[in-house]
Amino acid sequence: MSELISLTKDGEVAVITVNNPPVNALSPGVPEGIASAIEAVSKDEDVKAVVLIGSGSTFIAGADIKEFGKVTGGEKKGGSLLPLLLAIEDCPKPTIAAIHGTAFGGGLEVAMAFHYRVAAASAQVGQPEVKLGIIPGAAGTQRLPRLAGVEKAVEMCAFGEPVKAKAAFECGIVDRIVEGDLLAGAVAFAREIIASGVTPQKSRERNDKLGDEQTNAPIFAAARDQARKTRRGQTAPVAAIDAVEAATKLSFNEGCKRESELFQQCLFGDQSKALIHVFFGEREVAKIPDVPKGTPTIGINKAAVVGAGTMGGGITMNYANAGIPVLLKETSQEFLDRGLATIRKNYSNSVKKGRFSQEVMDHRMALITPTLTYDGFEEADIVTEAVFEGMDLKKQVFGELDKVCKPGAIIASNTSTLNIDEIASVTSRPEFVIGHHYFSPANVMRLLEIVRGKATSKEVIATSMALSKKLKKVGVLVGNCRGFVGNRMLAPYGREAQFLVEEGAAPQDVDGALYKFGLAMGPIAMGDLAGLDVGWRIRKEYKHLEDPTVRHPLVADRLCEMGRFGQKTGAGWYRYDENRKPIPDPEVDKLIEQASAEAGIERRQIGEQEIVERTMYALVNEGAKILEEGYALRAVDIDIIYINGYGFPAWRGGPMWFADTVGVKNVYDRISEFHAQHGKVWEPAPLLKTLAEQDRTFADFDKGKITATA
Ligand code: 3H9
Repeated sequence: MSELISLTKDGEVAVITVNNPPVNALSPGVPEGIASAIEAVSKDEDVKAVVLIGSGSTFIAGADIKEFGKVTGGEKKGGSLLPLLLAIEDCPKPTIAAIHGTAFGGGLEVAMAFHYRVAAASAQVGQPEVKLGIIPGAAGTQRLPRLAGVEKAVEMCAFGEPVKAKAAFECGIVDRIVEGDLLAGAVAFAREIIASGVTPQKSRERNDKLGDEQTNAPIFAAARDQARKTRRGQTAPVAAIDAVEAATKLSFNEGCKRESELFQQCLFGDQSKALIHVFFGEREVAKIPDVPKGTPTIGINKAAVVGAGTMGGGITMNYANAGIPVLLKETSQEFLDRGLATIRKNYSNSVKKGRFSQEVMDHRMALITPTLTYDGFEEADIVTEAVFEGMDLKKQVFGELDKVCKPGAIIASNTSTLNIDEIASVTSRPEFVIGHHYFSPANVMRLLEIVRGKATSKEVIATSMALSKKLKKVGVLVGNCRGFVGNRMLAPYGREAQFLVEEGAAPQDVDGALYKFGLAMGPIAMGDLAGLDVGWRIRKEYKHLEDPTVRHPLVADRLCEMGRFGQKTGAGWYRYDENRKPIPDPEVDKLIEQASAEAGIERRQIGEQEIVERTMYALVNEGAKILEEGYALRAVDIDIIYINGYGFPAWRGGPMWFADTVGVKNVYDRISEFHAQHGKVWEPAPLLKTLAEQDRTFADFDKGKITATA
């Protein structure tokens, strides 16, 4: 029929195949092709039933997301898929969608317009649109409650999590699970339907699962409550709940109209643009210009971790979770026991919460071999060092590893700030040394900053990027500057948070404003969580590099001198109760006031807007410098780092995207004001100035529409 859609026959069963790699998205031509194939088979007297299947690794994975930007950017008009789906559903012959891989978004909506759905056991179905800041736009919110019931439809449409084939069968989305060859199973199913002579029921005409006001009200109330808590600040989940609610109160056609209005509102909103930027960004970061696809990689079959502290333990869990046997080394039995006990406790909590079974936990624990020596390290394909942050100690450990590791093994450091080249210099194989900077808790946070040293080989980089995927992380390649990308930006961000406190804002004001902005946690509370002693140790390490002519925060060091390291000591910027709830502490207020007075800082009322601008623009300004200096490949890499490692709200697109939405010129002007008021630390990044002058964005920079000036 066309390159995208082919039509063949297996006896009296017509088979329509979608062929739009890589994920059979509903790009222009695909829905039209399916509809005209349906029209053709409707007229073909030899055909008694129709099967739709996807070629390659998946059924239709949804609308073509690239098209959304064209519509919101005014490049093309958005069309509705609904008329086509109604025409498909009105086919006079039984229609069967055969699902493998993922029937997501518009893919599931197409499948639900078919009379029956059969699925491979490994298939998944879902309405993940909310993750893109939109809602289903082709009757998903109207058909799903009719097939699966209101509760399941709300869960799937508002929270976007996929459902495996077995569960989809149990709730009525799928009519049969096919073991073995899917197409053969689907054709056999079609023949059964033909033989039975039943007239298929259209999903849009089913009302038996829609419930009534009394049963539905608590479902919607609970979902709205959950959305408020777990999708804080996001508009799409609430819109999705509204749309499913419309299905229970309006006719199918009226419900579709309501869905369409809500879909349009979401699509043209800032959040969907930001989340679509994030979707493509997460895939873009895997692309490294000088390490192309196909670069040879090292097989990672055995791993080792040095250091069983918080980070080492989390990293060890990552390997075990991915099924990779891992040695875990400590210097004393006490530390080793403590580290293992924490790992066991973390796994037990997951079992208690039903995330996986006891059997899975036992298997993962069995993959971890605790040790006090380097015995067995000679077999490891990768060793990750996670000892305390200090150059001398790191060098000592790398010197030891150089002696015990086999040739060709990767030696990665989990340093969060130290110079990878200096660490590598003590080894005879700097090309195999790389930074693998995990974020605490390392078994939970998705980010892995992969730090390229000057000698790191392309093979080691390619292996690290592939490994990040295997460990279910988002790997982002960064350059070797102090603090790399994430923590380098964190320094001015944390600095401004502390300056604001010294100038008159309470710690809870600063944290409150940024929490409201959408961050998972404000910077002051984050410092307490991470441990104030970490930064203290780093500041001492780099004391010699400090510029004495610029202002430095005063309070954090004093808190550390008092033994207030944060949550771990029960007190830092805040006091903590047994539930780790932060409680403002008058003792700290006094300390801050004293520090302000000693430095001659006049305290004043500071509003939320200034808090957000000072902290966010500090991130943006440093991000622009990093970009210009080439330590991040693209602005979107910085965004992905902040969203996955620092609790930045994805629906704001990351700090650089946020700057684009505010307007780079507006950001630059405000930074220039801060520069005039607060001096040197606010010197605007030259790239920011260039973009502002040329009325460009960071997205333009990524597209190569502008090059840095420096
Ligand atoms: C929707 O359907 C709205 C409806 O209600 C209709 C309204 C009218 N479009 O992730 P991968 C690209 S909204 C365009 O690495 P995996 C992706 O960028 C949509 N491109 O593979 C990448 O390109 P590249 C609802 C897409 O195997 C390549 O395909 N659907 C799309 O790890 C491979 O992707 C979704 O939200 C797309 N829909 O995972 C599903 N999907 O190689 C979104 C992928 O150049 N997609 N690409 O970097 C996914 O969740 C995953 O891609 C999937 C495969 C699980 C399918």
